[in-house]
Amino acid sequence: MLVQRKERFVGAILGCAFGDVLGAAVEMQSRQEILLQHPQLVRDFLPSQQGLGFGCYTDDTEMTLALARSILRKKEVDGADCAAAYAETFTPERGYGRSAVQVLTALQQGADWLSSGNMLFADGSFGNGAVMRIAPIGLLYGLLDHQQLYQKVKLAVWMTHTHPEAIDAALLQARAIGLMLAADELPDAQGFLEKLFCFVPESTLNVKLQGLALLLNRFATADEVVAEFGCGVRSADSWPPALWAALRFIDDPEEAIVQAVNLGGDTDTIGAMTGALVGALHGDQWFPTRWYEQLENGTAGRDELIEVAERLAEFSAC
Ligand code: AR6
Ligand code: MG
Repeated sequence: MLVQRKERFVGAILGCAFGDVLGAAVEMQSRQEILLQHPQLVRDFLPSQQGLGFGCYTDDTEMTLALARSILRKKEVDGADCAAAYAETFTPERGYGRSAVQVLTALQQGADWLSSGNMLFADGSFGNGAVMRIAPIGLLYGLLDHQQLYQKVKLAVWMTHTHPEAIDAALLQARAIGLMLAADELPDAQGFLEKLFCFVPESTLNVKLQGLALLLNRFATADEVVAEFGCGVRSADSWPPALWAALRFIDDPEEAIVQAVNLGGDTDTIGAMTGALVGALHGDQWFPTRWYEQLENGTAGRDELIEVAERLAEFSAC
């Protein structure tokens, strides 16, 4: 596989956006509901449920873009600046989680980013809003050692997500993106999972990864994946299915994103997470023309996503 580094950065960021948009139109529908209406699976962008324009992305891509912008302007991961970037970029119509809306509004009004992450839930949010946006950290820092990567992830998510499950999922997704970016051939699923187990041996998510290894080993169906994990908004329920889709359809990035979205549940976020993973591996040559052309391209649209991804790649080479 000879995919250049810059193309992989673009692949990961646009992959996230493609999965996000494809999934947003069926967000929170069950797999059965989706299949009833779309027996051939959802493969094309559909009109938005949230009243957004056709091809518009949601909070997953918006926060990914905000994180990337912050890193580029500070030349490092600066927690206070990440919080400021999320608050500046926050567009409530883009379908943010309940606690996220409260936190981002408070940050806009000057709340302290070190304590904002516990506003709604005393134990912090275990929602997937941390892992969904972590691609820039994975691309830049995914192969650092555990402690160093943990610190970067924590700085990028602490203002909204302090729950260990949310942080662990973001840490593992960042590592997984780093591994995809570095791979020079299609990774073997079991070997890939083994590297993640070793990376965070104490994580509560390891039980989920073990379940995932068994499912992949016996080529389980999408229905079995839904039965095992649920695919809801919780990090532990949605990140393993996203990784399943990426590893199960590792040679076909478009199909991986389609399969991720059609699991049902938190479809946009599962799609976004799968898209970032397969994009970091396959680069930008696989983009379906229809998705590429229909992705929103006004302010902060497709062209800016590509530009930011390319600047991240340049920054990573410094
Ligand atoms: N206790 C109970 N419920 C919780 C807890 C907790 N500790 N943590 C989270 N929830 P939030 P996010 C539930 O608001 O993680 C968008 O649609 C609770 O129902 O922190 O940024 C994106 O596309 C809460 O409202 O937001 C993603 O799908 C919900 O989890 C998702 O939202 C989400 O947590 C990202 O959400
Ligand atoms: Mg979502």
